[in-house]
Amino acid sequence: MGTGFVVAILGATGAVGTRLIQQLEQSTIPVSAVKLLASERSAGKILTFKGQAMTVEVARPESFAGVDLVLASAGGDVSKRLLPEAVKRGAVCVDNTSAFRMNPDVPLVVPEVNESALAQHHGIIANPNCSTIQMMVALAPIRQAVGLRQIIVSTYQAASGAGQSALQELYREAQDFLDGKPMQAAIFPTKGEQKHYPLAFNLLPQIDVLEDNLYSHEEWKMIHETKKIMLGDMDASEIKVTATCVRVPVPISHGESIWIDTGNPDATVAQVRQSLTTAPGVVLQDDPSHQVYPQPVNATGTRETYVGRVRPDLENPGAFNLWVVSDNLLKGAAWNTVQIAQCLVADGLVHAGVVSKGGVR
Ligand code: NAP
Ligand code: 3JN
Repeated sequence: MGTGFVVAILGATGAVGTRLIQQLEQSTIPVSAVKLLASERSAGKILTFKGQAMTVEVARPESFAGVDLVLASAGGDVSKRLLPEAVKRGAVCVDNTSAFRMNPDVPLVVPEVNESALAQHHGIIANPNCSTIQMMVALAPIRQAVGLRQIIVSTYQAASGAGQSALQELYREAQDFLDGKPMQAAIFPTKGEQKHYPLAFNLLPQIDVLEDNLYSHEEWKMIHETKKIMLGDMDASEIKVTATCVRVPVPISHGESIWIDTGNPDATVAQVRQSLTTAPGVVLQDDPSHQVYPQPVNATGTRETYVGRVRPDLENPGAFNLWVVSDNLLKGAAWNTVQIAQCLVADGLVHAGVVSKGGVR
């Protein structure tokens, strides 16, 4: 008999799911068996885990029998339907979707910021939205050092945030444009919308649906997830947040232009920079004299959040501007999820069942 965690990856064939496999392979989690789950479309497809060929299975409630840990990234409806079934069967689930993020019983966790919230879990832990995660990694150390009263963020979000098929749409459009053909848009700005627009050589100030309150749902998520992570309440008012989310024709890695008011007129750029130098998960890339600043092409494929262009607001003492870049599919999704799972294991908040010899069941 061997010990280790039986891990199911729900949505294993997707843009996030394929990276969940890689991040789990590279993690410190002892894995005794893996189940790769997706829809009927991918049933029978072969993927590998640590060099071992594995067949993708259709995700059903029974798929979670004997599973200790579920890493989910198959969309909110799938999570709502299947994660309670997994919990019923004894698994702990880390969910990449927005399905449970605002549930008061579900911790919403960025390990560098609020790992302690994991202790309150009841079987499901939510991974925040990618745009929120990188903002939290950058702002939590600043808040701790000099305070934080207000955030105004504009995002520059990569195409891959909308999934594998959306990324393919960007590449097709770019090729068609260069070939002098008309671009065919069917996904952006968001699947299921009445109108679609090309993303190649364009900018779309809509991510997810536009709501009656005039904000996009992505902007709503950034506002309320920030409050839940930093203040423990999605409607808390101690930190004011507003957001504009824009899709840009970049394949991977989101950029964010962030203005903050620390509420501390004596706060200095040196203090802000110092807080970032020592912060977990942050790389300060800020050397204007040598044109050093974060860029999506350099962040892609890495787990860190890069911060640069740190500068004071010249007319508002205590306020600063910064530029933050991170791989939306890694720290924004797969790595944050696996990092949460590593914390659960290290903190004894998930338990491995005993599996029979041979591992894969
Ligand atoms: P994607 O590339 O379109 O992949 C979707 C995955 O979900 C595929 O593996 C797909 O399997 C699977 N799936 C779809 N319907 C299913 C069903 N009925 N049952 C089981 N599996 C099903 O999308 P993605 O970019 O990886 O994103 C997936 C989800 O992750 C998103 O919907 C979102 O909720 C979440 N996400 C979160 C963040 C974040 O900010 N934290 C970022 C991106 C995505 P098939 O191969 O069988 O179609
Ligand atoms: O568009 C992006 O850059 C991030 C997209 C995230 C996303 C896409 C589809 C559904 C989410 C999310 O994680 O908030 C969801 C969702 O689960 O609501």
